[in-house]
Amino acid sequence: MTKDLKNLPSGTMNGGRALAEMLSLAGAGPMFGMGGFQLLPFYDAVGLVGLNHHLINDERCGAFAADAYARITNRPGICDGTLGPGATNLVTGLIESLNGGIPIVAITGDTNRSHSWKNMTQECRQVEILRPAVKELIRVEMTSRIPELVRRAFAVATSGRPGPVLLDVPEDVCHGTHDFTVEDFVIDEATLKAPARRIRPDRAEVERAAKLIAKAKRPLLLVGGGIHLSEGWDALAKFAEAQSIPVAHTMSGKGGIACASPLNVGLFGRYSRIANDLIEASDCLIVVGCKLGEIATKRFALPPAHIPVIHLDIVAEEIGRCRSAEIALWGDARAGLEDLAEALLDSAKVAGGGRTDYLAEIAPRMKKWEDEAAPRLDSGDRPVHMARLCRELNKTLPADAILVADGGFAGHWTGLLYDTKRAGRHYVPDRGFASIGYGLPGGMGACLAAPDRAVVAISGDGGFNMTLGELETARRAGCGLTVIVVNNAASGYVKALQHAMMGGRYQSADLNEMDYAAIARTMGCGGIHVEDPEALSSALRQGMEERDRPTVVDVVVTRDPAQMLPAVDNRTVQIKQGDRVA
Ligand SMILES: Cc1ncc(C[n+]2csc(CCOP(=O)(O)OP(=O)(O)O)c2C)c(N)n1
Ligand SMILES: [Mg+2]
Repeated sequence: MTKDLKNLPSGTMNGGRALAEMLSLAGAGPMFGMGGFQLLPFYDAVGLVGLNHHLINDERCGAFAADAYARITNRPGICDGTLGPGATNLVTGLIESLNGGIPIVAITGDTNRSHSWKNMTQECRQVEILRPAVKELIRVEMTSRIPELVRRAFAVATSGRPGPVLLDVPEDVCHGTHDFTVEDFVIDEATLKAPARRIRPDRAEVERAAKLIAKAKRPLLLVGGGIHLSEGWDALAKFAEAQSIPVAHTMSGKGGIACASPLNVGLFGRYSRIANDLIEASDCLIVVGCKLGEIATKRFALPPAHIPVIHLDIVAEEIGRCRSAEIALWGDARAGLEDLAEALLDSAKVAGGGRTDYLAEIAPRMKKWEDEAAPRLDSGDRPVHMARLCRELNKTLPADAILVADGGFAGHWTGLLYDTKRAGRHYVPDRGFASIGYGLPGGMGACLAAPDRAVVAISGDGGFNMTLGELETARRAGCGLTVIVVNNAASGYVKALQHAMMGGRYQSADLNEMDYAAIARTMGCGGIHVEDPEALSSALRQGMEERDRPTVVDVVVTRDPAQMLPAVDNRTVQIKQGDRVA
């Protein structure tokens, strides 16, 4: 509580003003929402207190943008929606943040309590609808309690496993007034960024884990998105280097250590370069900030049951949920890795020396994988091969760039093939809920979080169609965002599955041929249509040079559903009914 009280607001003000004052005190970044009558006093106060608020064209996109902002900064992203449809439109976006553990403070207007449940316009049971979509839903019943409950929202959003908190504000609470004192407007600085506080795993369990690791010949770190929430990058690199332990990661965990690091063995789970093979041959798996869900485990086929697992997670009950753990380390990822490193200090040299052969396997295995992938990565095919697009991204994006990946093949291919050059959250896929439509609004949120860095979003044409209206928002917000549209004129993932599993009977899987570059230009943005792979890098560069408005790079990729899936040539893959293919 470090604010200087004499500079703080006080006196009679309405609830909306009090809300805005609290957000200002919390150092709120860009906010995303669409107004309505209930929150009008809040909107009015936003400008007065100098907050940065962007009108969004769909509240779901406001939640996506806030989510991406929060992933880049670890500070709560802020979004709002009005009573009823505004509130219900937030659901998908908030669940992305809930499942991804992303700190969000969301605000909804609700009916005036003098008239609730009398067929008020736009009324619905929004509190019941939204409650399971958030970590905590706080119904604000008194104008006077707004400062306290905003404090609570930030504390819950950034503590433990971060998540979205919804403040549901009835119209009369927002429009009503209260005589606030200067002492009302305080906030705990520690709660303004995740992790608000760090908890260390049990000392005895750390010792047991250290013993297991010390005697392991082929330990492997499996890292999820928790590493970014904990900002545990340095601790991970130090631990992995000191102990000579390779690191595999989920899509959300990409950048736990830089992909360029010789210890990084890439993605594991549904898609893998060499990591799945290393898991199979491991004798000790150290899982860090990862839920071991369906995709990470290839629908629970990995890791094999006989391999001991040490599981470090901030949520105690995640440990053992999908896969039993020999050793449970309940705590913050960074703190846990630091403690493990310390507990292994004496054996570091021995362990490292003992694993020379193990580590020496990595580079040739990666080389073999790359040689096999090279024809695709270097492909001169027209339409453009997705692997070639990923290689151009690897070549063209600067080290501090951020790539935001939508669901569909945009995420699948870049998850497997895109390499970050530095540790950190430089790759932002929406793997909490894997909705399509995240790319463009997520790109906008990332852009506003890091205006000086190159931000590229990659989206399927279906996902882009879903949230295309946000191009207007991104242009209005002056985002120098590059949006790659993976243009396959299809709901491609669905079409590829229908090819592989339904004997090529395609149902509701095709989209129109569209020129998304022309659409972008019509909307006052840059637009580059690419059919030749040789033109990719200059198109990307041109997009990244544009600093004040978005550029759409429309890339025509294969229309052949047999060529769409990343991991395998699915003409030869065996698929059982009910299975999902890699
Ligand atoms: C909101 C939503 N609806 C449906 C899905 C299921 N789904 C996963 S990938 C995909 C295809 C999306 O098409 P597009 O965005 O063009 O991506 P592509 O697979 O063609 O690259 C669909 C429908 C989803 N992930 N999210
Ligand atoms: Mg598509």
